[in-house]
Amino acid sequence: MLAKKTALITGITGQDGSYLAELLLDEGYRVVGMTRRTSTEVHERIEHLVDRIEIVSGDLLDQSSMTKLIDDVRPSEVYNLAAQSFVPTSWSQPVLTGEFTALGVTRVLDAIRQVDTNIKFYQASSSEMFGKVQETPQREETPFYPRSPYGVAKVYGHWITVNYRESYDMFAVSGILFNHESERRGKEFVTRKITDGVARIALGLQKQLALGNLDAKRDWGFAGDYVRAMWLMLQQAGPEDYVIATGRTHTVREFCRLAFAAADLDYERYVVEDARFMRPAEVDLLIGDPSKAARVLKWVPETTFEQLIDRMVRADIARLRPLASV
Ligand code: NAP
Ligand code: F7E
Repeated sequence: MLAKKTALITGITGQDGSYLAELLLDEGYRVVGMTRRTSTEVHERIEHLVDRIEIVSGDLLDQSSMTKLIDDVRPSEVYNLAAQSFVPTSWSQPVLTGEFTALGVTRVLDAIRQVDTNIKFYQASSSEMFGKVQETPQREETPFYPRSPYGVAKVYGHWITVNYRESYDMFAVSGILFNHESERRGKEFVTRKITDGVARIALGLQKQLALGNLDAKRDWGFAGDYVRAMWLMLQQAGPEDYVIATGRTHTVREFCRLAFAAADLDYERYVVEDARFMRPAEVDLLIGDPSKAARVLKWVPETTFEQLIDRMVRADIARLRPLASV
């Protein structure tokens, strides 16, 4: 019998970490998740997996904890999903964002270099690197022009991954993922903020929904589809970078219209624009070209924009319904 492969996931408590852990367990992996120490343990997204995964302690800010952890766990694959991932926070905490989201990548890569350069590495790169887009649709070769400290930090993470691949002959890949969402998305991100707001308004728990720029366009997919692309990238013969996207774009306004309509509501009656949610520099338009992923990885997104909205609205209504009846 073949020995089980071991995967180490940083950021396992996040949206993507939870879906990736499910996928890797289904694929027969031993799954080890790294979490940082906190005084209250909030592992909501992985509660249903705790009996099947191992949790180890480590922090992207601490080199020695990363090196010791990789040495102890001896994974065959490392998925580096941990980051300060909320774009507005990157303006209020730019240095911390750089420490986690940029230098954190070097710490993981260097830990691997010190322990065993045969360990495969996945870096969670982002369409935010394209920022003020230099080409449409955006593909692997499109030049980067980040528009936030988060985007700048991700560009660093991308290039240090390429550099370790070229310097040390490591199997290190960067997945340039466009926005992907789900009912497990943090409530500060626009899609979940909208579906949570729709549910509260439909159940009489809230009267209005305050949002920022309704004209921004994003290429939104379903997180459950996107984690499969991460795994596929590490199963290839050689390390390469890939754009993962749906190839379609929609405005925040369209997302609102469909999400409110899913609860038989008209968004124009409830959504108000609020300057507090505007950004100092906006990314106006993102649309990815996933043709390389389709050709090489045989990856195509399975969930449509409409299906994504529908499942998110339904999940939020089901979650909040008990509050409406008290
Ligand atoms: P998320 O829900 O915000 O999860 C982030 C994870 O990082 C959490 O598990 C968090 O742990 C962990 N983390 C943060 N700082 C850490 C530190 N110093 N040490 C250890 N762990 C730390 O993000 P996501 O949506 O799942 O995204 C996963 C990754 O993909 C991120 O790197 C993100 O930037 C990137 N990405 C996301 C998208 C998207 O649309 N979702 C698109 C492109 C790229 P706590 O629970 O302790 O906070
Ligand atoms: O904003 C606009 C906002 O915060 C999307 C992260 O996962 O994806 C995510 O970054 C758009 C922006 O995601 C509100 O101005 C309007 O144009 O949901 P978001 P993001 O900034 O695109 C990328 C790929 C990542 O890598 C990141 O980690 O929506 N918008 N009104 C608003 N956004 C928020 N959050 N809140 C509003 O009220």
